[in-house]
Amino acid sequence: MTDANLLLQKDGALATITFNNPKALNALTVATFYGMETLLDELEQDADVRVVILTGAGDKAFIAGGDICHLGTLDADGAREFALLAQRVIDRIEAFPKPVIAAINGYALGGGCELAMGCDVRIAADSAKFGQPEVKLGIIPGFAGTQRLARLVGKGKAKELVFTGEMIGAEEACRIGLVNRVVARDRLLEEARAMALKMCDNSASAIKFAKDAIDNGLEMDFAHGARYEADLFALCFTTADCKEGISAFMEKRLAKF
Ligand code: DAK
Repeated sequence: MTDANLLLQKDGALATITFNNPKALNALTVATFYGMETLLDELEQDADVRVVILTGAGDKAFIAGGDICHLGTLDADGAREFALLAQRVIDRIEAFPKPVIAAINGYALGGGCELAMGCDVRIAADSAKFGQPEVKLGIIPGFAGTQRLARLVGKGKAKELVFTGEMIGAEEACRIGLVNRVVARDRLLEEARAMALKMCDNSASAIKFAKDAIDNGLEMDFAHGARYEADLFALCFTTADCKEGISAFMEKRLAKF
């Protein structure tokens, strides 16, 4: 199932997915999540694509949350089903074997903030705003936001954001570690692409293993995480990229990955 509200643009090694329903501030529907799964399947298979950028259409929003219009129709079973679908897709983004950069062009609220937190790197426009306003609707974050937010910014700050439901600006989001960097709105995509291209210069297999080590190792205790890292480090030595990278250094030339 695809969704008309998702746009895919490929430009060499970079693929950009745009959430494109600006009239509803790019709110996420069931169809959007299924559409994302279809696009991620395609981009995972496409060997030319090395980095994925996610952004929102229009000037106001990255994603202003899950589609609130659907909320009123839900019973508890439907709510759990939707939350599990959203979690599955955001987990897929997090475990995607290529880097995923969120270029946050405006509101990243509720499910929008949760989706951004599943990305590897978050670059925010200076006009972006972040928040988990679910308690204002009588619900809690359901797309694993309570888990990712606390891991990213710490338990106390996560509780403050979730319990007050208040928005914070991009600079504060950066200060607390919710976003990596803040840039001028009109330079957002340029900066995201520039970072993506730096990643493209490096070994895709090494980045895939590094992502795996950081994400999965962080869920283990230190000793097991370090052991897991050693296993992935060993796997690097089975790759052509490792041979090329080391040969290039010895031959005083740039590696071609
Ligand atoms: N869902 C649906 N429509 C939304 C929306 C959303 N999350 N956010 C904004 N819109 C729509 C508005 O209703 C409005 O539509 P029209 O009235 O023009 O038809 C249009 O986008 C423009 O919004 P505003 O007129 O409100 O624009 P403002 O600049 O005045 O305000 C705002 C911007 C971001 C402060 C405001 O729109 C706002 O507070 N939005 C809601 C933020 C929020 O609470 N997000 C959701 C958190 S809860 C599920 C479905 C959904 C969810 C979970 C499960 N199932 C189906 C199971 C939701 C989870 C969440 O994310």
